[in-house]
Amino acid sequence: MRLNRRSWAEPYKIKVVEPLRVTTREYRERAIVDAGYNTFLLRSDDVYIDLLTDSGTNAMSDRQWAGMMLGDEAYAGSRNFYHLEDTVRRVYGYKHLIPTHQGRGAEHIISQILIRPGDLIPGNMYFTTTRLHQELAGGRFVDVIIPEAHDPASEHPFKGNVDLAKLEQVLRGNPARVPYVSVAATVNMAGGQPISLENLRAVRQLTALHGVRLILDATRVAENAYFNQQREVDRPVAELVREICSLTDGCTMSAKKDPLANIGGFLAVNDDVIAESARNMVVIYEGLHTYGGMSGRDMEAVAIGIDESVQDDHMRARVGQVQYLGQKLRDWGIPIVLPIGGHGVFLDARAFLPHVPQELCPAQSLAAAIYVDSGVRTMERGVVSAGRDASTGEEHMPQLELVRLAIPRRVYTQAHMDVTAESILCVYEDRGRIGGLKMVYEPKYLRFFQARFEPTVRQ
Ligand code: P71
Repeated sequence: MRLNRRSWAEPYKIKVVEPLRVTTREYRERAIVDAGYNTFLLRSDDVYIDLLTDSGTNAMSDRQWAGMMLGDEAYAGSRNFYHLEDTVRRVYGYKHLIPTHQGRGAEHIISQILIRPGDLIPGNMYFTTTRLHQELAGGRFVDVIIPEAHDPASEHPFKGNVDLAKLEQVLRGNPARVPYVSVAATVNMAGGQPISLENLRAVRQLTALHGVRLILDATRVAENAYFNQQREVDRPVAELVREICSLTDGCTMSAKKDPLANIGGFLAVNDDVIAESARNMVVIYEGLHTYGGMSGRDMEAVAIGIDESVQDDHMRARVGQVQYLGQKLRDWGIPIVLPIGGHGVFLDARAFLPHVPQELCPAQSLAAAIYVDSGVRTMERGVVSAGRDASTGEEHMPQLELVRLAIPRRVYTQAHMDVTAESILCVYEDRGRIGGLKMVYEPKYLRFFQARFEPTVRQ
């Protein structure tokens, strides 16, 4: 036997293709200047391989597309809402479903309902939209993730874990000022890192002791469950998803990630009173409580996608592709966040560009350089994303200064991963020529989406 390991392949074949446009380097040099060195401001037609995000960029299955034809576009009581409600109850286990247009719609509603001015919301690292909605409701986010999460080189298998001592300190020191603890599975800004079941159980015990609710950011909970399966307890992903959710009182969900849809989201809770308030709020900001900003066909696609997302073979291929890209870069000695995450590979821009100080936005500059090299689009996740302190206006200086290569689900092939890896290697070999950027336009909220930059020295 010459093989000691047999390969596996994606558990699907391709039925529809979308042509990609290849541009020249000169064209891309122009395009990135026009985009103010911000990959969010590029036209997607000018992008070759789009690793900006795994959000809403998934390829739907034939079943999801067929389901869209069954969209019931009634204003009230659409049958697709009831299908989605049944699915959410069965797969995640929460009692009440409040649909929203996407994840941040759910974050807005839960933040406005539970947070009072001056409250603290501990969480396992910030996420941009989550923290902003907490702040807009008058709250303040407190980071209680384990310190390893802030170190790109640490190979802790569960870098999404909560530092229990830190959490206990916040809970003890601020009685009645913590409306809930927010736990993300996986942790996006840490590099797609999972929380262990063991840690989540301990967080549950601690919050219960203090009478504090636990709200899950379930956006990538199936990817988290896959890591739990691989690293902690060998049980089916679907079972582990259900168990994670059972340890919490409710969740916010962006259906644009795990659930394999292009748009959608929801808030799900067990508490009848919170559900009633949320159903009342959703009609102000999102739409009626049986659609929340989604069309009937969107809700159908989400319902079907949720079931597909918790299949073991799907998750093995999904996370397996991310690991494939990450391992290639790692083997070439390119600095990435370890362990390799669930939804993307994160370049450590500090180590990649040690000559560019954080004030000059190394990750932003690296993302621009990668685009110019190959047309691969990535996203900055560093000082620009971190923004400013809501009360002092000072810039946050996060320890993690990263460029994310997020992999859309079921969209690209192994050859696309090879082309991407080779582009990163070329940029790495030429890294001495990459300089810094200064921000010349800064929007007030979520500045990274629309900020514009100029090079500090001629490149
Ligand atoms: C991602 C996104 C989309 C995004 C959002 C903000 C800045 C850049 C890109 C969205 C998430 C997420 C988590 C853990 C809530 C949301 C909001 N991620 N929680 O990674 O990752 O969901 O986009 O549906 O409103 O590219 P929403």
